[in-house]
Parts: sequence; structure tokens; C-alpha cells
Amino acid sequence: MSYRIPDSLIAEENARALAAHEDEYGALSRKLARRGLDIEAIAAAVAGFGVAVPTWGVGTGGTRFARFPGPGEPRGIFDKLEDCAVINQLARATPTCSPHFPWDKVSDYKELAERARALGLAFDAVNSNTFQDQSGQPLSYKFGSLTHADRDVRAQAVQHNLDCIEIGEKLGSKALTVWIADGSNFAGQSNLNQVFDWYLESTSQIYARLPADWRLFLEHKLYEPAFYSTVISDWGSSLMAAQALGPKARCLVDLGHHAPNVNIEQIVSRLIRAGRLAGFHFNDSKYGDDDLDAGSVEPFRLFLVFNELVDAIHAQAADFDPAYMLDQSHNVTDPIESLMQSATEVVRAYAQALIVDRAALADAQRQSDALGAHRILKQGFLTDVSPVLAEARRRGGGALDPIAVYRKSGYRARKAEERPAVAGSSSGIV
Ligand code: LRH
Ligand code: MN
Repeated sequence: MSYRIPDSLIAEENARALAAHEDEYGALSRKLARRGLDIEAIAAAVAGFGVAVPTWGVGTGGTRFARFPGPGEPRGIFDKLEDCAVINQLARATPTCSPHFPWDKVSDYKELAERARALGLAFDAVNSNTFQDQSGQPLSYKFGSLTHADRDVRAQAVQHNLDCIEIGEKLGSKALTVWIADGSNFAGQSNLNQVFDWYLESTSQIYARLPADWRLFLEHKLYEPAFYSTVISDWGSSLMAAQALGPKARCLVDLGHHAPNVNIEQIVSRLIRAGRLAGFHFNDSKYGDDDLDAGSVEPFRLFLVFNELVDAIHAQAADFDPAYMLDQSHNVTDPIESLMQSATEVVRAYAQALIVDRAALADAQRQSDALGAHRILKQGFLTDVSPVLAEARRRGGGALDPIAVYRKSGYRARKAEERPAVAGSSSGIV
């Protein structure tokens, strides 16, 4: 029998911490009330917010140099779903997960959908993969996929994406995320305009096969693995493609896919304005696509992104229903702990943005009161909303302190017994 963390342990640990929690919740409630804010409204909004877990982030991640698997590594998608269920059981913010194919390939997707349902989980966007060659694959993606100079390779890549849509339909997903590594390492290696034509030619064939209620998420990335040019390198290329393809095509913002110091919150604002914001791959970074834990390097930037999202909600922006997903690589932490912490930091940024006094901010902006406006905005970020996040978890049956309960449960050690170590690849992100 596979070990599950008993809800009784959560209840015991919550009871131990309840008095202190109620005191802090009361203090925050009074602080927000002095600002004319109702903490119960924030608690309700937080309880209704969810961010998807990347199935590829549940196992230990790595880099091109090495990957150091930990104990109790998930052996496949069924183990990954079990771990996703623990993240949601304790942190109550991740009711969905985003699968990646063929990494999560199984013979029976109906069985997979049922297993997820039994664990209280659903599937968000499915991710295709034409950035690696699979064993037995007829044509290589070494020189590209959807934009390869050889039409047969492009056709192979298109077919893989159609297969992912078919799988996604069986899983109840409503979107396909397409990130391609296509690009070049030398000036002259590819015609920068021709490859964009091939991108549109290929993605329009995928777009044509989208079910009516599906979306196509186009994910841009500045560089890596291509180091001279990347076909969909920025939001401009992504938006041009989305607008050329049709209304179901949207632009996905992975926070790590931009040059250092790029104003990502303004990109978000522009994509919202265009009605083309697909959603997010949340993570954090200091240099490149570091895939570090969300909120662990630049929490203020994450807050500023949510400030644009809450502003759009207030403005009832058209065509606004972004998908919130994490996309991280956990190379030195227990992935379950990192994903619980990161989901909590994403919800924190949302709650902080919710308590910004938007009327006062608009006033200060109208009066060009630069510092006044900044202080009003920053007050949201500087307010410790931890008590309302904890209360939303507690009311949802989760843990006041998810990581403390997880460590107390001994879940990882139990999984190490249940899951014999698999000979993992010595390097690579998964
Ligand atoms: C590319 C990316 C993409 C995934 C991959 C695992 O860097 O962000 O979203 O397919 O990571
Ligand atoms: Mn991503």
C-alpha cells in the first residue's frame, strides 16, 4: 500500500500552531481594516487561486553538467501525481498539474485521468517536446523542428503536437503549450525571415486541429539551447505569430525567458492589452533561464507582475483568463518542498496585489506624485500577508505550515522505501 500523509497529522500540527496563528490573523485583520480592507474577502480570493505544478519539476532536476537524484525519486507519471497530490494536500494551492509528452507517456490515458481524479487533481495545459530526439524517431530535431529546413521534419513535429492534443483531450486539458528550441548558433546559419514563415506554416496546421474550446500557448525564450538566434525569442515574435494564427493563440510568459533586467510586468501589461496573455510559467532567475523557485530571487518582480494582473481584473480586461503554472528545476532541494514554497509565493504575490489601494494609486498617478504612487504600491508588497495565506490553507484542509508537516510526516523516507532508486541520467534537466 503506497504511503499517504494522514489528514490527522495535519489537524494535530494545525492545532499546535492555532493560537499563534489566530493572533497573527487578528492583527492582520485589524491592519487591513484600518485601510478599509476586509480580510475575509482576501481569504476567499486566495482560497480560489490555483497554480499548476509541472510534472517535470516533481523529480530532481539538473543541468547539462549533472543531475543528482534524491531518495524516493518518482519513477514515472503515476508517482509524480502522488507527489503532486501531497503538494496540494498540504499547501492547498495546486489543484492542477501540467504534463509533458513524451516524458509522461503511458499506454492508457483514461487510467491516468482517473488516477488524477482519485487524487483530487486535474490537468492544465499539455506540453509538447520537439527539442529532444526520442529513440526510434525517424528524423532528428538537431537543426530544428517546426521551422526545420526539411519539410518532412516540420511535418513530424506538427504530428507530435497533434498527438499531444489527442492525449490532452483524454486528460481533460484545454490547452497545448508549444515551446521550440529552434534557432541558430551562427549568423547565416538560417534565414531569420524564412524560419518565421515555416513557424507560421507549421503552427497553423496545429491551430487548425485545436478543439473549439482549446487554446494554443506560444512560449517565447530569448536563447538556449540556440545561442545566436531563437525563432520565437521574445514577446514581439510571439504576439506576431499569435495574431497571425487566430484568437485561440495566446502568448505564454516564462519569467526566466528574458534578458536580464527586462521589464516583464510591462510585457504582461501589453499582452493583456492585446487580449493575448496565455498565462505564465512562474520561476525565478538571477542570470539566465535558471528555473529557480518562484519568489526566491526577485519577489518584488513577481509582485509587480501580479499588480498588472489585478489591475486587469479591476479593469475587466477583455479576453483575460490567464493560466497560472510553475516551471522550475529543483537541483538541490526536495522538489515537493520547493513546489509547496513556490506555489505559496505565487499566491502571496496575488494577495499582496489585492491589498494595493488602487483608487489612491490612480489618484497619485493622475497627480504625477511619483513617490506617493510608489509608496502606495509598495505598501502591498511590504505587508506580511502570511496569516491570510495560512488561514486559506487551514480552511481548505491544508497545513498552517506545509513544510513542517511534510518533514514531520517522513513522506520522502517512506517513498525511498517504496520506490527503488532508478538509474537516473547523469545530466539534463529531468
Ligand atoms: C523551456 C521550458 C519549456 C519547457 C521546458 C521544460 O526552457 O521553459 O516551458 O518545455 O522548459
Ligand atoms: Mn517554460
